[in-house]
Amino acid sequence: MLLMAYGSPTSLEEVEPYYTHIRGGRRPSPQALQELQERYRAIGGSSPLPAITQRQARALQARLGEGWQVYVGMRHWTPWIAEAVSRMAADGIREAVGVALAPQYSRMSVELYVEAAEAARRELGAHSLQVRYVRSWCRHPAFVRCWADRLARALAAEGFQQAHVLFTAHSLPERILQWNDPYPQELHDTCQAVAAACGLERARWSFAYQSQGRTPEPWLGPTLEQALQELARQGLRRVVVCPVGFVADHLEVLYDIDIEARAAALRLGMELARTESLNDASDFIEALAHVVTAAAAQVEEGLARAGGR
Ligand code: FEC
Repeated sequence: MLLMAYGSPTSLEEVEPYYTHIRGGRRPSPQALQELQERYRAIGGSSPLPAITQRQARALQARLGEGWQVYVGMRHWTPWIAEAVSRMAADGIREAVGVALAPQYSRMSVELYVEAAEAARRELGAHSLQVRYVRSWCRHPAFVRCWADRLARALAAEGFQQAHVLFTAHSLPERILQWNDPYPQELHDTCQAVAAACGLERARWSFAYQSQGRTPEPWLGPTLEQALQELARQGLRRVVVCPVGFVADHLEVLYDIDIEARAAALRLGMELARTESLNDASDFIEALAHVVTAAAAQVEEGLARAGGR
């Protein structure tokens, strides 16, 4: 299995090359770099994302058992997706399932993970390695249940029983709408399924795009801050943020929600709580295992059909 994640720098010195890679090779301005380093500093100097990804991989390996080998590849930092593909080819792997740790598909997110893996496969000339990619798993019942359980727990906390639920996911440039990109619909479907599993009426929840990029083009909104302002205007005082587009604790969760949005909520006279992240919790690993084995079963079925022809 090729498990693909975003990747993160492990020290403040690594932030500049990491940021340059995210920006497609364009170096950030000194001011933008300093601001990003400040955000990492505010969450303790580095993100827990790389360690969590490795824990997820180990747990998945243990759950999938013999016959499976889990390889980790990151999109923006080491170990790179290309390194993982190279190791798979060197180990003689012929069939694999590829999953990005981003549940909702967009050409500007999941497809770029797939492209990185496919480019590596082509460059290595690894023609005998076939990877079946799972491009979306945002509606998988086991994944939906993971979020529903965490949301139910957050809404059971004292004072939050009637709180408004604000689902969030990473924003993308508005131009994805011109391509009819499925990202907004995929997000809507995840939110609706989680809300239904928790028995939430439509008026009890809304959605915001968080962590807009620092680029001149317009990004999808409303932003998290705009959504909080609207809820405050409606007189709401307590909100639970449920970031359904992310599967781990990292900068966008620990800084953008826990520090930045919480401070914004406080200024608006509101109290903000957040659902626990999925990380390497056993129910989430179980959900991922279902996603992977279902994709593998489809490959087997296809091979059997081809063989019987
Ligand atoms: O903890 C960490 O160190 C890494 C946290 C992290 C995650 C993440 C997930 C997504 N991003 C997505 C799209 C974009 C686009 C740009 C962009 C920029 C950044 C920057 C940082 C960053 N992202 Fe990220 N993202 C994370 C971190 N992201 C840092 C650079 C500073 C900034 O703009 O805030 C804009 C690129 C450009 O400037 O040209 C686009 C999407 C996801 C969710 C799916 C996924 O996880 O792959 C989409 C985690």
